[in-house]
Amino acid sequence: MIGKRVGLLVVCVGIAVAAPSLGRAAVQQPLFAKQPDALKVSVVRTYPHDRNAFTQGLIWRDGMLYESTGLVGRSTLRKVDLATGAVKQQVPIPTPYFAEGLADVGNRLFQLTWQHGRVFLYDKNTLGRVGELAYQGEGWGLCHDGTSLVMSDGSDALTVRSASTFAVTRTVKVTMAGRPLGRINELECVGGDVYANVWTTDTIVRIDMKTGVVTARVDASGLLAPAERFGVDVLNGIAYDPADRTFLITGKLWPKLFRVRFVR
Ligand SMILES: [Ca+2]
Repeated sequence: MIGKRVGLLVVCVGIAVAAPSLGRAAVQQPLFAKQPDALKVSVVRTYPHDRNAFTQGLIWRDGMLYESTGLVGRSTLRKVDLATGAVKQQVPIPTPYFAEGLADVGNRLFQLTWQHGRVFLYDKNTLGRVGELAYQGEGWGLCHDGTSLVMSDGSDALTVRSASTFAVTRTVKVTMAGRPLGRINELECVGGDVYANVWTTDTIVRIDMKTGVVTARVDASGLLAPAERFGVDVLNGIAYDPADRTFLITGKLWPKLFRVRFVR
């Protein structure tokens, strides 16, 4: 065993010494081509979810579920009772806006408006509108890592933004197994990672925000029974509960919301 370790060390040192002559691409290839961990979902509990909610943003804070729903003329911001799925309070988002991602910064809620470049700000307690900020391009998912906001726009790029001005401070390109990963949708910030729904799929990925590398790929297929899939849209909506380190996930127009763990 000791011999093998020493041998491996010699090989590693040899690569490190030889690396400069191989060029940057040759050195980085093995790192970026690494496959993400393959995870699946283990359901802890199932809750009802409003079948009319075209879920675009989901967060769980202090015992309350906050949800942003989309579609023009049907968009809302709402507080939802997790156990019953009952809408406790709701704010309609007027035409022509199509509400998207949702995040909280202290006592404020930030809600994106897909192609309209506006972020609506609300008081988290009353859901009263308290302001507005702007962005360029499309707004899809949003989360707050405790310092900055992270926004997706449907591409492989995540923008890190000021929580006060919404200005871009950094752009992170997301890659999985060495290739760009696009269609990144709803987000959830957990520590230094961002968990993301990948639009039109049952896949959730864990992104290391230092590098943009997808370190885990979660197969979340099979949550709804075939009979429950009638009339529903895609998986979307991910929130984190730090109390027991579980995730709350649902989909657009899904009849159910699931508390899950991501497991091997
Ligand atoms: Ca979220």
